Amino acid sequence: MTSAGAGIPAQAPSNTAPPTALTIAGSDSGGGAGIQADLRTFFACGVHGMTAITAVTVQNSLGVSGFAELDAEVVTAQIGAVAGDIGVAAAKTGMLATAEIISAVASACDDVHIGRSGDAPLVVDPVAASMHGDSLLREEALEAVRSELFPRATVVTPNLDEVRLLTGVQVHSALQQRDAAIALHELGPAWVLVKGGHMRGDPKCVDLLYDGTEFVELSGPRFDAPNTHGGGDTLAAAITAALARGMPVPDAVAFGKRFIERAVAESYPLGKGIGPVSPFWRLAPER
Ligand code: PXL
Repeated sequence: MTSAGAGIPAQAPSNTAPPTALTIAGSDSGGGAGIQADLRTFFACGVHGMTAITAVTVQNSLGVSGFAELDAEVVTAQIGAVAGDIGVAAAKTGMLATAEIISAVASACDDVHIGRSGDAPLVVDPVAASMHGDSLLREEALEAVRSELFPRATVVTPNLDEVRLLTGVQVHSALQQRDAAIALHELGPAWVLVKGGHMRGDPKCVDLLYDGTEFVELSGPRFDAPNTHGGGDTLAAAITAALARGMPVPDAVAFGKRFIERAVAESYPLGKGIGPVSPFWRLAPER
């Protein structure tokens, strides 16, 4: 194998389809989070990415200044179109914006066998707000996340703000992180990943994985990085890509954790606000 320009090793042509993954999420015009983060992560993980767009945000590094959601039927139709022809090995949800879209996504996933009771695993990242605190989910939609989305999820990946909104549990300690995992698991997902990134006092970043039986602590370094836009999306997308490649959930989550650590370590400044995490390291491994 010879090396092509820009330090990227040339790949022998294979003409074989890579595994496929679907993201059901919102567009970030700034390119750091949402659909854009998911697609570039899928690409970096060697997975063919497909999209069901739920909403279009008007956004840059300084924040979200507005969004328009799509009709729920358009979201359903996108899921049906790709599942019916191309096939979905794994899927994830991000920004879903409204209760109506959540209900439509839940039924569409059932129809095409995505989720706990189907053939393709479903990662639910219960996106509620941007890093700047801009709301990305109407408040009345939280109940639909709990009752319609979580029972269908293979893995849910809330941060601590989302944990508080969904369960009322405030997490400041490892013990409370376990209480939160139990409360979330009671809502029906097969696995819960309670991310510890927002527990700022902790010198480590410990994420807790729970399947209703066993707690697994995934400990990693805490980076003091100013540019972490799209971090949650990138982690959930890397887990989804690993599931699409056939990894069992604990291995896929461990892969996602390693992926996001490198992506945070190589995050870059952009605009006048918060820059994005970067999945590019995986495309140029010799760096
Ligand atoms: O990172 C959460 C997120 C997800 N989806 C969209 C976003 C954001 C954060 O800003 O804009 C579209």
